[in-house]
Amino acid sequence: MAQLLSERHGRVLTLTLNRPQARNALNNALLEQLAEELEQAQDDAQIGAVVLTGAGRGFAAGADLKEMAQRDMVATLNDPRPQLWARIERFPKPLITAVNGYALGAGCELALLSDIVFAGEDARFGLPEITLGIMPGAGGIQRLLRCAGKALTAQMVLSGEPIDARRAQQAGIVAQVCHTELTLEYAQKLAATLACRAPLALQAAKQALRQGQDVGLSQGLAIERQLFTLLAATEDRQEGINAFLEKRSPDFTGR
Ligand code: CO8
Repeated sequence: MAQLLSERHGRVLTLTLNRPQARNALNNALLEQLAEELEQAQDDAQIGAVVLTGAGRGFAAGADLKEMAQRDMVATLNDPRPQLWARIERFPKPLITAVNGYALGAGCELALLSDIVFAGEDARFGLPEITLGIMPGAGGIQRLLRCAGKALTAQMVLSGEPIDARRAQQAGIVAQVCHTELTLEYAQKLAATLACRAPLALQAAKQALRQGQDVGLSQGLAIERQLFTLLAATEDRQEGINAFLEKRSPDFTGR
């Protein structure tokens, strides 16, 4: 059985973590497949946005603890996962996660790495690593700090206790809370909307969002201004403005 399912509808690619018997725990092979699928989607002009979800009742229960249990210090030093996470993070098109049930540890970190999180009412976000005698290592602390602030991040990281979907929405982790059975459908609808936008503008906006999190305000403003200016050279900018003035839908080409 494939560990990662991939399904295409129009310009939206849906990827499903498919290890429900292990609560979609992220082993290295699954992370590798995810990175590969995203790299292929990056090169495919027919794909405008990707939705990532989990099979069964949950999103992902974190790193695969059976795999991690076999790893000693030397293996951890040579851990391929930082490279795999970096490849996933480099995906330049919109990445939406549709989270039902548990998003724990690396599962939560994967949601935090995505651009937009839609959560079912039953979703639970947590960084339980501390309960295992370890700590988050795939960006969970840093990304959570930047979106939820120190108070909640410290609570979650130090206690290991999860929070529910509403709390995650208040904290800025989740964009929209949905009826559980509709989470994926709503995420796919949003993805379809984004996938119709001008690709270069989407990419630039995503870059500004990403880089803006790493820098101070004045540098962030400079990055935003520079990307905005670059878009002035695109045909799609002309097309978008012309379409508005001519009262028709734009026909973006990605140039
Ligand atoms: N890894 C491997 N197997 C798992 C995992 C996991 N993370 N989670 C669940 N499973 C397996 C169980 O072992 C069990 O297998 P089996 O049937 O063979 O015994 C099966 O899935 C079902 O599990 P449960 O019976 O526990 O299912 P429940 O529905 O009762 O509970 C939970 C679901 C709440 C998700 C529960 O399974 C759980 O708490 N799982 C562990 C969560 C956790 O601690 N996650 C953190 C992992 S550490 C981490 O993510 C660090 C990332 C660092 C990345 C660094 C990159 C550089």
